[in-house]
Amino acid sequence: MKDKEIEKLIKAEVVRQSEGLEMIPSENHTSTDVLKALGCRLTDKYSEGYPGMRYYGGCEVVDAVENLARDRAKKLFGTTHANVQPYSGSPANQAVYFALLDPGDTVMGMDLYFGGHMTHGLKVNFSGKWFNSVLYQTGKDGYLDYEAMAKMAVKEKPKMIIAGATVYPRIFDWEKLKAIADSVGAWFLADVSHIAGLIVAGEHPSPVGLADVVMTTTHKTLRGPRGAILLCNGKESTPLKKVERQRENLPTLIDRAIIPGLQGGPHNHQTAAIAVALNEAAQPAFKTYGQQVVKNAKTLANELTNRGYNLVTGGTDNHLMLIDLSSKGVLGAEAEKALGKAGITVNKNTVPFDPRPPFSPSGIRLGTPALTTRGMKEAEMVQVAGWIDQAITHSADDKILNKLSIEIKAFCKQYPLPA
Ligand code: DSN
Repeated sequence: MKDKEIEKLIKAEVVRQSEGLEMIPSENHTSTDVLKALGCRLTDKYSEGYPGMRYYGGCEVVDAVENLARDRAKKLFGTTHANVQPYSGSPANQAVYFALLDPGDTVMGMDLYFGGHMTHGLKVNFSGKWFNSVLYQTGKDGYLDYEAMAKMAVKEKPKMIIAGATVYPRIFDWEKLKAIADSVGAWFLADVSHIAGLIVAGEHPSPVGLADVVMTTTHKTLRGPRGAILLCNGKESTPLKKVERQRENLPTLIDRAIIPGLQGGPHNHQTAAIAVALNEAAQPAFKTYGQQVVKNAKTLANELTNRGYNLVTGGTDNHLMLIDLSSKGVLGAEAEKALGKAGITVNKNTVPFDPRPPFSPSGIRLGTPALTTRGMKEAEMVQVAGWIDQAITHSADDKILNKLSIEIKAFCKQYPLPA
């Protein structure tokens, strides 16, 4: 590489990832095939439109790439339509608002501070500024309170209900959520960004067939490049024609929302890398991977509970856990910093009904997707739990944290990043 400054930084990041434990549950390690697709000449090509109807010449190859990605997405998730062009999760959700709602409409989503996402109606996000967002919370036990949600829906009459989370360690009951949406005639958007890989592996029920639109990012448990996919069922898309906002027209509504509604040229290198990741996710080995992610998370959750940590909802059914550190007398930010010094990357996070502000919350969020990709199993999770405990217990002792970082660095050598 001629740009030595950037080359040095890329190498530094590879070293950081290799020598430490990435435990932010929305992160993962992609295969080298995904990386090859991301760094190829497809990035040079403009191709506004869709396969067979582009506003640019020379799109024969990118048409084939996008068709392959769409077909793989449809097959993997079992829908009749897939749009693989969203640049990432937030634009994908924005496209769903654009497709199904008008500014000012009421939308019901999960409160960010209880595990939701900014685009589910946070007041400072477009979703809370341009729409009338009403936010549901979990119960005191950290579980979704479906009864309270049903009452809120009847009272607020939302035009769309969004289910899905960035921090929810339990299973979503898609049937109940669909019934709540149907009771008020609302659209139902399932944001499965965190759990898409688990759905593919059969470790979490799928909302396909219940939710009107399913959105997933492609870079979390699905282990692809950054990006997103919008999935739905309906009549074949006719993106050059306007159609009514009816269920059967969802494919066209979604396609028109992405372009001309929201985005310009698709990122064709990203689309190719998504296609590669979808093919990888369709292999039997991916099912084993998804099962191991959950086994690892359950082991880690048990180990931490045994060491006196307070896990929101008491454990996990998926890839992540949320730890309320208030009983340990350590703040989330302090724990994040101490773990970082030891070589374990996590993020500070609010816990349900957190009395503290979001920049200095009471908890941390961590998960197992990236460690599982590196081949770690239950035995390694026991060891990792011990290191997490030591780092948090000695969060103010740099000498101990430094000793831990040396141990972790040596341990990580046995689990290289995908080669
Ligand atoms: N930033 C993602 C996460 O960490 O869960 C959500 O978009």
